[in-house]
Amino acid sequence: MARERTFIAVKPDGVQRGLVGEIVSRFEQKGFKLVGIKLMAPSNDLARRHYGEHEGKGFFAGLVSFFTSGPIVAMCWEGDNVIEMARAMMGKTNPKDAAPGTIRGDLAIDVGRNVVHGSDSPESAKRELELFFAAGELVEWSRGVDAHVYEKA
Ligand code: IDP
Ligand code: MG
Repeated sequence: MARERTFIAVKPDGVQRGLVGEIVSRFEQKGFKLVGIKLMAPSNDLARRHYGEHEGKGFFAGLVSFFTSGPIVAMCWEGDNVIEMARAMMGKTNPKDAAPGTIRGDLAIDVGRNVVHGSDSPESAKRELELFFAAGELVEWSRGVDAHVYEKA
């Protein structure tokens, strides 16, 4: 049975700070299934398309230059309600408003260095996954533990 998928990225600050394992671990421990992951250096064009909704805003140029400043870890996570739950796990955009216990609440201070990206809707998830992954890069696999994660595995 197909479950929901979302696009999550450890941003360049998270990679530089050695937080990849910590961030991956939070989604693993929650029970979500990893179906795609790669270290990559986003091009300027990819960054501008990814953040296209923010074009024209004062922080856009800085955001694009930051997002292309070093490698990111692009991921696809799968699970029931993963889009909404991953956003909750990440916390508010500005770490000063992000609750302790969330990724940004625990690991970041500055809105321009908030360590993680996550799709905000089913439409964004589809668009972003297509932007960052070729179809063959997402792996279909069955997980024995699903019977312990879901009532209806
Ligand atoms: P989100 O990452 O929580 O979805 P968005 O509003 O989509 O937040 O903004 C995209 C990214 O742009 C944020 O994660 C943050 O890094 C950056 N950003 C958003 N607002 C500001 C701002 O006011 N100043 C600097 N950077 C910002
Ligand atoms: Mg966003």
